[in-house]
Amino acid sequence: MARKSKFKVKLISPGNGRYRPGMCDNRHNVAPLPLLTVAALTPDDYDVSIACENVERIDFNERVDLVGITGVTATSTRANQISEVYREKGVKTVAGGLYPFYHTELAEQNFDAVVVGEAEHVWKTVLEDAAGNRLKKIYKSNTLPDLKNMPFPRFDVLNCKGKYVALRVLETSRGCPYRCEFCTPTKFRGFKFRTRPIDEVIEDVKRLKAMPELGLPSMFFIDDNFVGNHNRTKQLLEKLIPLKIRWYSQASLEVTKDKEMMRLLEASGCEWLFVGVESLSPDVLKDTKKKSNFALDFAEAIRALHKSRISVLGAFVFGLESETKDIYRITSDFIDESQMDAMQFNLVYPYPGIATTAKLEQEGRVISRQWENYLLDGVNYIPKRMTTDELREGFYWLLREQCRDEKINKRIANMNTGNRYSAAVEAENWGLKNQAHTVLDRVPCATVKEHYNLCRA
Ligand code: B12
Ligand code: SF4
Repeated sequence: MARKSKFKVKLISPGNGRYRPGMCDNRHNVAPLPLLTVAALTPDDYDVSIACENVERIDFNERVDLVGITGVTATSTRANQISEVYREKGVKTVAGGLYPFYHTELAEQNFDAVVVGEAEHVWKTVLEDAAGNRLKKIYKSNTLPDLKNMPFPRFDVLNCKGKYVALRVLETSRGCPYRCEFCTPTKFRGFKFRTRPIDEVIEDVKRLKAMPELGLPSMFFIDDNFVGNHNRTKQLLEKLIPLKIRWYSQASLEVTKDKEMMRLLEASGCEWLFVGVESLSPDVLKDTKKKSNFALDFAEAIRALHKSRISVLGAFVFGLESETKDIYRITSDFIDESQMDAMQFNLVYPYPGIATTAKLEQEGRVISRQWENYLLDGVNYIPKRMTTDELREGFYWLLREQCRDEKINKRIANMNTGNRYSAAVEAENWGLKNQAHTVLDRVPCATVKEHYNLCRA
């Protein structure tokens, strides 16, 4: 008698759709941990696979029983297109991630089912309902997962491993204790900072370290704020030291005031930190309640990180309320003087559901809800003290200024005051150049492979 084949679930991470699929529309390619996590939550009696459009083309002809698509605002349009193709073939689709959380109605229109919020408490039910042909429209848990006993991400089902710059990805916590008004992950995380048990993180780090097929050794702790609880982070760092790994993460800059933490970060192998500088205007920081940056001397904070041999990848957002067009020149000078190692530039994107957008909406200043333009040079609102042209032109000027080859080469040469191992920071530099090239010259970015090679040139 023929054996009944397993119910086939395909998980997809869409590209942005503004560029050709398979091209790099990100600063650097990071393995899709949302899908590796959902795959790990999938019981063994299902057959699960992953396709990530940033590095591969989707095979729409493969026979599948259910398609799960992750998404953020900027990828929601592409997520809908992919869902439509499968629905036309009679395959049911499920949306997950920030997209259906912040745009639930849109997702409901475009998908057979929608997971609102984190998947841990509902994914098994979704699968059972899909297999039993009784899918509901919305799946939402009333409680947040406590992050104990999390399954190890399913790296084994990831294709094209060589095309990622960052493959060894892991969470140690979710959420952040702060409440900056423009931040979307914190609301998604229920405004709660949750941590995984330290011993479980250490076990996963050991396992991740022992996977040669994952290429580059550095690990990326993908937390919203790795230093959300200083005492707990210090305990974790103490236990990382004997493992002799190299790693990077995202952290609030106030960490630089904690000398013991800085010592432990260095001793445990921290290569670089992604930090939200956001704006060099103190008024903006107050307006947006960016408390973690209040009373911080940014130049001193960057010096402290460099002293601990940690590279700094600084994120900026332009066009917040009290900023004038001078902010671009001020920021460029600051980057040069502080010798920041890499940058990420963003404009204000009025994501639905956050306080910044509520204010803009009250004043009738949101001008576009074309979600695929909520990245790069997409101007979707009217700024207060600049015109929309000044906002866009200043952004172009800054990109041109900071993406000149001599500046990028200098940043890479100086990187991390001695440590030259972090391919990811180099990738971020070249990624910024890719971004500039894409935005300024209106061409697709370099292929991921070219990008990957550039990182280790
Ligand atoms: C790592 C990261 C990246 C990486 C990798 C992304 C990837 N391939 O997955 C890189 C650097 C490449 C990246 C790129 C981008 N990112 Co990003 N990224 C993140 C970050 C820091 C962590 C995401 C993560 O892995 N979390 C861990 C996983 C386990 O948690 P999770 O995603 O919430 O997944 C859970 C649930 O959401 C749910 N779920 C998720 N997907 C699915 C799918 C299904 C089917 C189901 C059932 C459930 C489900 O289940 C999971 C388990 O509970 C987040 C911040 C954040 N906190 O979300 C920003 C974030 C998601 N990124 C953001 C943005 C804007 C982008 C870009 C558009 C940036 C750009 N200008 O190019 C691109 C888009 C790329 C793309 N194609 O998706 C924004 C999204 C804002 C918004 N509201 O839309 C965030 C929130 C950052 C921020 N502070 O603003 N990003
Ligand atoms: S510190 Fe960063 S992660 Fe925390 S709320 Fe502010 S922007 Fe969000």
